[in-house]
Amino acid sequence: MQKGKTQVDSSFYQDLEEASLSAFWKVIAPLQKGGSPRRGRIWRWDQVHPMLERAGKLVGPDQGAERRVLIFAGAESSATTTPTLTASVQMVLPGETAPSHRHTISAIRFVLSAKGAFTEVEGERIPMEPGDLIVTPAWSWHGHGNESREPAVWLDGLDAPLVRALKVAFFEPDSEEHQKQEIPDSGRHTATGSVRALGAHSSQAAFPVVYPWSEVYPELQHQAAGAGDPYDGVIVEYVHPATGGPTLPTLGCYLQLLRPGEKTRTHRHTGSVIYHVVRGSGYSTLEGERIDWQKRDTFALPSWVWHAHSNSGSEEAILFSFTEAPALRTLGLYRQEEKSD
Ligand code: GTQ
Repeated sequence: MQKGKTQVDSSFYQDLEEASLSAFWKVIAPLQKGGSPRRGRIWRWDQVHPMLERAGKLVGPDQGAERRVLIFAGAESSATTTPTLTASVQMVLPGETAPSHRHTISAIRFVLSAKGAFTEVEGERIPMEPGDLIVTPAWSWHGHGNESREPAVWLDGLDAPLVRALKVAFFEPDSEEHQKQEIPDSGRHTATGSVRALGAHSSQAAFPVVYPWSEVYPELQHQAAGAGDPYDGVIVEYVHPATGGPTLPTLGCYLQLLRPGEKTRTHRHTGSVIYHVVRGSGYSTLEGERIDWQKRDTFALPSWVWHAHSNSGSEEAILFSFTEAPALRTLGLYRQEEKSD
């Protein structure tokens, strides 16, 4: 064989195809160039909220829709926000219930507005308060209800695209059989972020956890007296109470605060991030593109995109975020790089 460019007869490729084989040198180059999307996206609350209200008049969770959920649709598909994460908003109106089910997809819920609404996880009613984070790990039963006079609205975060890509997505609706099953003990099945019943959940770390805003926010403010992180400002991680590790094996959740005028340095890392603006206003620069945001907007940062955040307002800016980075760390695929500017 001669050195230099490969000269291959076209009948070779036809015969390869018939043998269900493919030539590495033909298929791999586009994949190496491809990579992940480079542009950030933002969903503004002044556009999202009216659509949610309209959905409220058209479909209901107890009319066959299962959940009244609007997905923040990313560039790749209408069912995913980034290639690995799904973020969406859910609304449960007074008197409604969203039926219980379970799936191997894990979910986190960050409550936007609720007064007297609840989510029921593993048979336990968890009241929802604005700013609470409620975690339903893979395969835990969960349904929702609202016995108040006000709509309950929250942000859902799921590892759905990741779980589907791994071909391990399973789903089970509630059944009479499950309803009849006795819950094994009379204790709580849900832990708060800081304490749990002694001896509970000893066999598995994947139990539902609640992180009340009333506990997390004071801690964030406490941290704000310190220097903060150059790339993230003042930031706290929602740690799993049993492991001290990430919120879930696949999802890490964070709450961060940018002080008025604070501007972070630029870095990039593997793992996409969904940000939700809890309070304040500012902008983020994603791969050089400025995205302005304000309260209740949600924006997505693709994996390996340069980014920095700024608080351009006169009050504190607070961002809630979640990422699949814990899964990448486990797999040895987490990597970050700082920009020298
Ligand atoms: O509340 O159980 O956003 O099953 C997507 C799928 C929420 C939920 C979503 C779900 C749920």
